[in-house]
Amino acid sequence: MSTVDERSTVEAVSSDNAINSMMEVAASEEVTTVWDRYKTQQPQCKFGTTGVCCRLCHMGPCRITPKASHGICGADADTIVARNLLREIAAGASAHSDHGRMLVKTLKLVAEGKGGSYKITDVKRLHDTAEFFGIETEGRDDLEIAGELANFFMAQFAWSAEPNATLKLAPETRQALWKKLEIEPHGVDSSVVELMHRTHMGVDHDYRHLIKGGLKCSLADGWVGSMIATTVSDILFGTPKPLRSRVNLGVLSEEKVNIIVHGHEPTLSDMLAVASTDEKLLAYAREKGATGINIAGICCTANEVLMRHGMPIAGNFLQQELAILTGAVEMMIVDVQCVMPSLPEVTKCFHTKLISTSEIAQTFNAEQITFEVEHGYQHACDLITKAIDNFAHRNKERVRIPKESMDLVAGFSNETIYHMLGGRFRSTFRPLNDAIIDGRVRGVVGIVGCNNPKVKTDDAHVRLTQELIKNNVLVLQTGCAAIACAKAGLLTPEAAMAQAGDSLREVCEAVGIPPVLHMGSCVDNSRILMAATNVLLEGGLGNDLSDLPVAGAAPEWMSEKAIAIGHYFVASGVYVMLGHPLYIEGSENVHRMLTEEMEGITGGKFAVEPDPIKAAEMIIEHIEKKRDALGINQQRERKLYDMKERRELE
Ligand code: NFS
Ligand code: SF4
Repeated sequence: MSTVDERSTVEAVSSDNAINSMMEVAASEEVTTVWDRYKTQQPQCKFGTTGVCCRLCHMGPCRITPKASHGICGADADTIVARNLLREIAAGASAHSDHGRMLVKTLKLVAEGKGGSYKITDVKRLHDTAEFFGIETEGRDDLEIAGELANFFMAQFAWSAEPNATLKLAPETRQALWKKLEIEPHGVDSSVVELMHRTHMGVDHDYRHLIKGGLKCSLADGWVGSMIATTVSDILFGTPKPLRSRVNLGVLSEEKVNIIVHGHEPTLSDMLAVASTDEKLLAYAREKGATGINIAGICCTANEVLMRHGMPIAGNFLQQELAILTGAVEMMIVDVQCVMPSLPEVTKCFHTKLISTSEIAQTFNAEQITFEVEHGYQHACDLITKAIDNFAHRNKERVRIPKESMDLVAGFSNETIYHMLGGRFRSTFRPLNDAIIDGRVRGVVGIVGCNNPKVKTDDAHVRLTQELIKNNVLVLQTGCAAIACAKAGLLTPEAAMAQAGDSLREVCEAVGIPPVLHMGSCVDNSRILMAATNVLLEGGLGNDLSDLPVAGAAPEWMSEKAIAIGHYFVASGVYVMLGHPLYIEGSENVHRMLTEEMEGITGGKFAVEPDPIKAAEMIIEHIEKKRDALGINQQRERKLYDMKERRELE
């Protein structure tokens, strides 16, 4: 543990002052945070960061060095690096997809009448989805349709002779390419198992073949598991619509009972959001001296309850420890993913109760209350009651809530964007396509992913976003990236409009969308895939996703999920900018394949650039290259030339 003195000299770890000020509180409380532990891990192992450490069998572990070019079994750097990468993709795809499966289970229980207080909230989304997949809806009961859809989705996890049905949501040209490349997944679970098998000692050794296998599994993540997670969440909890809320640690209240929901699955948190308005519970809170119940989120759970209930967000990934350090949190409820095992160390210094709720995730020194769908509402009420009871234990003298909080607008599903662009008469993406074609909007970029203490927190997200909108690029966001930009005010339409380039601003004003659109949690990157698909299908911008002037970026990523996401975007033909490299630098061949050759295979590729301004330049260069190839830049130049000619004639 570093001393207070050491820490008081550290430079700002974030561009967000709420974080920096809480770092001082951490120092004075002598609580270790992720940034302290990051320091004690320096220097980080080169074999690990370059991907050349293999421990896939017990002849090893082996590592590639100038002296040892091969592992004991004979695997070279290319094989080792590629195998390690594939296992990361498998883990990332598993996380998103298991989350998706949890939702399908809930849908199934609802259909069987065993779903407790859960219900079908968006009937239209249920019907549209069922119809798309050929499930009969005419004259049928909603629950019957839901039951068949749940079974249909559940079947997408196991192996089947047919490629996954949800791939049909992609443009036909893409589907054909995946077929040609033999990277169509035939089931989510089977794709993950296949990667584990292929990377077992002594199986698949050709790095090119391995990487293609990785793309296949990543498609099972993006176009299957995540797509199902988003769709079923919309059906159960409602398809998001634009709404206002607030973000950052300043949303925590001095007077109310603060409950933080942290993790990923929206099931329990959605019920908590509902229960927090229960009159009986509110009365109980008042009885205990609080003025109300404040549910705020951290990480992607935050995005889920924000998008559907307008619940405030306390912060993103690297703020989870800091939220507890405010001394104002009665309870933190966690489920799966991105939950730091350090949390009990922090909660034990305060009155905060840490509750772990997932059957598959337990934290030592946290109270385990395993959540069951059937009793969702009761669970939520019990948890809130417990939190209210804990309010009395808050030590007012130790409460230090940073003042920072910011307005935001979120809730941009494709369904909503369609509606907003199309106005009252016909839902359509046409106005956006026209704006891209005539150059007022240069392109569209999805900025997604985590925070990472390797990077000045939030800074790369914010600066990359600012630079892109300044250059008339529309930005779509999810996850911790969206929270970072929200904290910086970029999700308030007014502030973003002021920072956007002239032509982007005009378009946004005309159609009534802000220049930075918050599309949800990390599984909702599936919404970004569908937004790109919708733009392509609207017409005038080529025949395939890889023709579009679009890109993806994860400037501060850290998790295996982000790796899976990056790969499914690349497999979908998208240029993906990372803020720091994958663990592949130990193999020139793997590096070259992912950052150069891939463009000739899927039409997408990875690029790496830590400086957000340079990254923006590279992204814009890519967008302009695509625009040139589409011929839409010439069109514009010719028009300008014509005007000049006309003037000369006059
Ligand atoms: Ni996605 Fe990263 Fe976690 Fe969400 Fe945040 S850290 S990969 S954005 S909360 S999953
Ligand atoms: Fe070493 Fe090969 Fe075993 Fe890896 S699989 S640990 S390289 S012997």
